[in-house]
Amino acid sequence: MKRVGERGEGKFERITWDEAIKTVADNLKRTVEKYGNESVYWQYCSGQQSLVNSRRAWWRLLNLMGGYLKYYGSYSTAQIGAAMPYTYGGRPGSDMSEIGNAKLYVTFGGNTLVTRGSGGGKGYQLECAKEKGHPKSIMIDPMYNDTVAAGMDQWIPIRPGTDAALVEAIAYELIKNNWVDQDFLDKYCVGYDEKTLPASAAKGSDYKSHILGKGKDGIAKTPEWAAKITGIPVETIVQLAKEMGTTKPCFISQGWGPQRQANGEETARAIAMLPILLGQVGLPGTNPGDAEGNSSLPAVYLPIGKNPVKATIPVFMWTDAIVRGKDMTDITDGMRGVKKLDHDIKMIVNSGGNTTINQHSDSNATDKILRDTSKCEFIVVCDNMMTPTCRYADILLPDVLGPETDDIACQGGSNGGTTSMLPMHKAVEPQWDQKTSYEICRLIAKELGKEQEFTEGRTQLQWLEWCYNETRKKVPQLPDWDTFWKGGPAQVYGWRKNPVALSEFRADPVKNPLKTPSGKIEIYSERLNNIANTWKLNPGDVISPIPIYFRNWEMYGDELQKKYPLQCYGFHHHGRIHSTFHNLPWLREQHPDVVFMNVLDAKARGINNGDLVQIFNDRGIVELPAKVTSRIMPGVVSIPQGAWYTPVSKNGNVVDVGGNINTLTSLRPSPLAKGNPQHTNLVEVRKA
Ligand SMILES: Nc1nc2c(c(=O)[nH]1)N[C@H]1C(S)=C(S)[C@@H](COP(=O)(O)OP(=O)(O)OC[C@H]3O[C@@H](n4cnc5c(=O)[nH]c(N)nc54)[C@H](O)[C@@H]3O)O[C@H]1N2
Ligand SMILES: Nc1nc2c(c(=O)[nH]1)N[C@H]1C(S)=C(S)[C@@H](COP(=O)(O)OP(=O)(O)OC[C@H]3O[C@@H](n4cnc5c(=O)[nH]c(N)nc54)[C@H](O)[C@@H]3O)O[C@H]1N2
Ligand SMILES: [Mo]
Repeated sequence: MKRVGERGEGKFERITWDEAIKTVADNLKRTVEKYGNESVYWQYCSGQQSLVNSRRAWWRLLNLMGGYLKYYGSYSTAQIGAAMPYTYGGRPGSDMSEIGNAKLYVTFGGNTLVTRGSGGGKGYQLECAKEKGHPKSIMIDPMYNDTVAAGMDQWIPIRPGTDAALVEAIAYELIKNNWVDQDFLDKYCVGYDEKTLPASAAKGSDYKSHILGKGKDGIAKTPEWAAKITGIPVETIVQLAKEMGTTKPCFISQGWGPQRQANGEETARAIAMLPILLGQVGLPGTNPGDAEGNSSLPAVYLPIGKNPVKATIPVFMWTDAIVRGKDMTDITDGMRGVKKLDHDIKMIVNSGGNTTINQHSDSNATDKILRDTSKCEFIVVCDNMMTPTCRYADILLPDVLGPETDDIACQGGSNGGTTSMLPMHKAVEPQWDQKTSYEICRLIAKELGKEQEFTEGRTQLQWLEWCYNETRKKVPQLPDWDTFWKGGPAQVYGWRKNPVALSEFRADPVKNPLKTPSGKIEIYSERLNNIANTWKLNPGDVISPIPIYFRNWEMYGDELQKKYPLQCYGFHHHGRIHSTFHNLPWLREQHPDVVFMNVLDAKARGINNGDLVQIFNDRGIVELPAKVTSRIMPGVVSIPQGAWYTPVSKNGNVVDVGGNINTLTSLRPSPLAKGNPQHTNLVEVRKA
């Protein structure tokens, strides 16, 4: 289809595939010639991850045309992904099964049973592990989420974005009571105390001094101090510290909710301080404090060729790159590969994603940026559902559904200890005129005179066989192609040889150093200190060599709370994968879109369960029924993320009656990752 109204209006006209393919090819050529390949942006997407008929086909096509502007990071893990390697040189995670060898399991926002569902996935593995070892299990989360409800021992509600303060108070108690593992800290770590601080570090900049009030801020991080910030009673903090200090093995992990905040980088590294202080790293029944690990198969996907474009932007910064790309530099906006961008984004290719409007932040502001066709000149969207992002397409291409084509799925990021490959057979013919992504890209390549290079003489099915056979060279346990393709899912047992993260390092840190500059666990990171001294940060942003709690914008205690007193964040829930399946009425009926609101907050506003309310701040207004419940802590409201952005005009206001949380979220990036702080918002709620 091609756009006939204003961009964003959603008016389209059906055209032939020939015309659609030619328009996309012409615009790609025109944009590359006029502005260069750097101005063609491939949009983040999580909806197409199979081996061949996926985003890989688009990358392959774009690389044949000289490449495209890439992103780094993800909407999932921008902050933790950027921060954790400074501590550990990577992202170590023990297998879920190690919880079964622990005596205590503490997780910060690890809503495993919801976000790691599926038959043999991590949710199932968590339940098996709990069954095996019966560790006491504690959830630290603003919400009594379904993973707690399904059988954890304790819920400790915490104000969003304040986990690092809780960690510091626990650290204070651990130090005071001699529960820290001093030998471990001396031998394996840098910067716990003066002794192991790097020579370049200022006096008093070690972690212990910071906690005890002998650092720069002079504040002792006592439970009393943290109680005011976190909303957790002093006794609960003291008790938690005691339990963690005296129970071994202790398995400590975090989900990705705590890091999807404006101060998420510090939070992620701060949580990892607990296993480090306790020496609960690299031993059975322990985890280094990141999310639990996976045993990924090295699957070979459709090859994408080489992308000669050096410039890479933080995934969250594409709206900025449309408006002021040419001002974006390495030290102001986290550009990588280049010192600065030479071009603004002029064309967007979006397939299998809804981040162009729905899943990005500040939908109303993004809508304005996208509507200006003098900025981003051409947008092509490929999807199999008529999503909000589709409304912003200049050309709209219908992809098939999964069961309408042949492909292979490899296990994703929630497999934990299981590894498998799954043949996905075409079950039905496409019902109308849809084509597969692979076929669409082949046709565009043909239009551009690159068909032979694109296909290398193979069909989609032949590429599948090729990918599978290449994978099999690395994973010889897999059955031969014919057996696999006819036989169904192939499970690979015991792929991950050692389920305990960092056990080699623990056994011999000299022989098996970490990938940090010192080879040790860097509680104090010289690299972060360098970044803090060279980058130009927004006022209020903090990058710290040791992980600390700092107040960022729009949090509890802000001036802005006079106007917008409630903290608001979104969570990933049962009824959808992000925005996918929002259009299925049965799922909506089972998992209605509502705003979770505490009984006290509702009462104070005269709101009853089921009342239609408006949640609003300076960025927008969202309308949803209220779920009045004690499952969310007072002062905090939460909205299941992913509902479809549906702005309508009401009494002179634009109101999102679709209930999308991103109508309320901010485009301001986090300090180090320049990532999406979508769980950091202040709002007010009133009856609609
Ligand atoms: N059913 C379903 N499963 C999914 C998805 C989905 O949409 N639906 N999405 C998938 C994808 S792509 C991803 S990235 C993952 C996302 O997985 P996560 O990012 O881990 O999921 P969230 O729901 O954002 O957050 C998890 C928990 O963190 C809590 N939380 C939020 N802020 C804070 C905080 O500041 N401190 C603490 N302690 N807790 C906090 C939330 O209340 C929630 O219970 O899920 C994956 N799985
Ligand atoms: N406020 C807030 N915002 C968030 C989050 C949050 O927690 N809070 N979470 C963030 C996270 S972690 C993520 S990963 C992103 C996810 O954001 P997206 O990656 O945009 O994920 P979805 O919204 O599920 O969109 C996937 C799209 O792929 C389409 N699709 C499915 N199969 C196919 C196919 O075979 N071909 C094609 N062409 N399309 C297909 C679906 O119809 C759907 O429109 O959202 C982010 N946004
Ligand atoms: Mo994600």
